[in-house]
Amino acid sequence: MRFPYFAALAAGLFVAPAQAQEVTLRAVTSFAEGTQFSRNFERFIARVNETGKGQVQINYIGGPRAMPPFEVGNAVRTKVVDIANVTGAFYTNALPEADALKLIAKPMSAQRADGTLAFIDQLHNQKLNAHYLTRQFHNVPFHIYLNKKIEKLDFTGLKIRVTPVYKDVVEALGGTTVTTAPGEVYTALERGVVDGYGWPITGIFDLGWEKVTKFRLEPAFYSVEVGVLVNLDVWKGLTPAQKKVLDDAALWLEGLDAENVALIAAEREKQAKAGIQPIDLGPDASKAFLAKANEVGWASVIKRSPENGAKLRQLAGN
Ligand code: 173
Repeated sequence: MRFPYFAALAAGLFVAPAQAQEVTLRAVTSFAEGTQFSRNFERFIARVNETGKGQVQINYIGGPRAMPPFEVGNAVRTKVVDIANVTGAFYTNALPEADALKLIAKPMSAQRADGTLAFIDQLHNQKLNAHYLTRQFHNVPFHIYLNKKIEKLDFTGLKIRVTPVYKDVVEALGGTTVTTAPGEVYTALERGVVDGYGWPITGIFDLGWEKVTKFRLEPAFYSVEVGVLVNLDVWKGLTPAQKKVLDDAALWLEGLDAENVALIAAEREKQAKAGIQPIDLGPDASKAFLAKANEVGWASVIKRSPENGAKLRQLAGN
């Protein structure tokens, strides 16, 4: 088997690294194609395919129809895919520390400057065989949406659809939880299998959930994290020029987060027009909710990973 390699080498059939061939990366997203939390990744792909001609191209396989959301992290780890758009909440089994990303709300410029991103990348290198290229949506919060009105900060008797993002806080408030991928939420609400769900402030209209949602609990909490992960072996195999195409597009992608400010305001209005009523239990309850969410969120991460959890908390500064 070795001979043909050297024969080819001798014959000059291999190109020098500086003129490395264009590589094509296979991409998936953990959110439905064309919806809020896939859309900017899809713009990133278009950008790479434009700026990376002759260097690096991305072949977009698609979303949950191609791969279940909770398997995307593992698919990056095992190189079933090369690059993915996925939230840490979907791969906490492999990397428990990923649950802390929702607790870090600093802008990416700050995360790059103060070592937060480097530490997050290091954790992904070690435990997920992945390079953490960038994060999107740090400025978008989550809410608990409900179909039963509550009068006080108590979820006793309520069954709430969660992911690891919301599980601890819902249980701390006395609710029961059922973990599902986003694709199962509509039917669960329609059939009354759950009384509510966790989701960001944006994106429910893409999924038609306004038709099966009555209330949105205030306040907003945590910070959405959707990362772009690259299989670490694939990343290491890229030339500096190929890496630069992806790094430049990643910085451009981070810039798109500025659009979320207007989007969030528009979404709140749109929800009101669709008849989704805010439940505001007042300033004391709001304060208690936020304190509880922060406390149980960190406690859960630190319990599973004491050293890294403490370091993440120190970087998050909350
Ligand atoms: O609710 C979810 O499925 C979830 O955890 C999430 C995370 C980031 C963006 C959107 C949803």
